[in-house]
Amino acid sequence: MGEMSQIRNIVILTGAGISAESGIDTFRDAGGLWEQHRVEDVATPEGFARDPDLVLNFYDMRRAALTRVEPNAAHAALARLDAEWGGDLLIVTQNVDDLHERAGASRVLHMHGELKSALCTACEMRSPWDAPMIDRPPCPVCRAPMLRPDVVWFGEMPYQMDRIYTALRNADLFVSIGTSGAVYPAAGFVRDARELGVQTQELNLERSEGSNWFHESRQGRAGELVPMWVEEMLAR
Ligand code: BV8
Repeated sequence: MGEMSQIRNIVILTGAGISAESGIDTFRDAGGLWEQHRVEDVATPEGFARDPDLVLNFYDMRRAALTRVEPNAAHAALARLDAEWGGDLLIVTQNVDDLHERAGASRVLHMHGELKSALCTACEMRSPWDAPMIDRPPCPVCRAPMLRPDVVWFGEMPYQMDRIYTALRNADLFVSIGTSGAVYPAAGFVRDARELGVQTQELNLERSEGSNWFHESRQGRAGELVPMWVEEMLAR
C-alpha cells in the first residue's frame, strides 16, 4: 500500500455485493435480478412506459423483500466506521435497499435512489414510501395516482453527482465494496480518484471490471473483508 499515512477523508462506494450476504439478489451473479427480467424491460423509462405494471410489480416485490432481510456484518462495520471516524466520510451506495441506514450509518448517499421512496410523475415531489404501487395509490403531496419508484433507471441521471465529485476531490482514500464496475458513472469513480491522486482500494468477492485501476484489490466476502478493513482503519 502506498502512502496510506495521512488518511483523513474517505469516500466508500458500495454495490449489490455488500447486501448479498443479507439475502438480497445481486444483479449479475447467477440467478441475479436481471436474469429473471431483461434490464431494458424493468429498469428504463421506456420499459416503464411500455409496461408499467411489470415495472411497478418488480419494485413492489423488491421493496417487500426488505422487511425479510437484515443488515450483515459488512453494513455494521461501515456504520461503526461512520460513527467513529473523525474525518470526512461518505458512503455512496448504488444500492436501493435501506440496509446501510438500518445498520446505523448516517453519512449515506443513494446515487441510484431508494426502494423506500416514491417519486410523483405529476408533481415531481418525493415521499417516504414502503407500500406497493401496483394499485396506483395517491401521491401523498398532490393526490394524483402517478407514483413511480424513486430509483435511477438506465439513461437517467444519477442523484447528487456534484456532491459525489466534491467528496472525491477532497478524498484521501476511495474504497469500492461489492460492485462489478459495470455501470457508469459509478464505475468511473476509481479512475476519477486515480487522476486526483487519491489512494484506491477494492474489496470484492472476485476481480471486477475495474480491478486493474485500484492500488490494492482484495478478494473475499464483504462479511469478512469489511470488518477487517474497518479494524485496520480505526487502528491507524
Ligand atoms: C447515465 C437502480 C447519463 C435501479 C441501477 C448506452 C445507452 C444508454 C446508456 C448507456 C449506454 N452505454 C452506457 C450507458 C450508461 C449506463 C451504463 O453504464 N450502462 C452499462 C450497462 C454499460 N448508465 C446509465 O444509464 C446511468 N445514467 O449514464 O445517465 C445521463 C447524462 C446526462 C443526462 C441524463 C443522463 C444510470 C445507471 C443506473 C441504473 N440503475 N440501479 C435498480 O436497482 O433497480 S444500476 C444497478 O446495477 C446498480 O445500481 C449498480 O449501479 C449496477 C451494477 O450493479 P452492482 O451493484 O455492481 O451489482 P452486480 O450484481 O453487477 O455486481 C455485484 C458484485 O458483487 C460482483 O462483482 C460480485 O462479485 C460481488 N459480490 C457478490 N457477492 C459478494 C460480492 N462481493 C463481496 N461479498 C459478497 N458476498
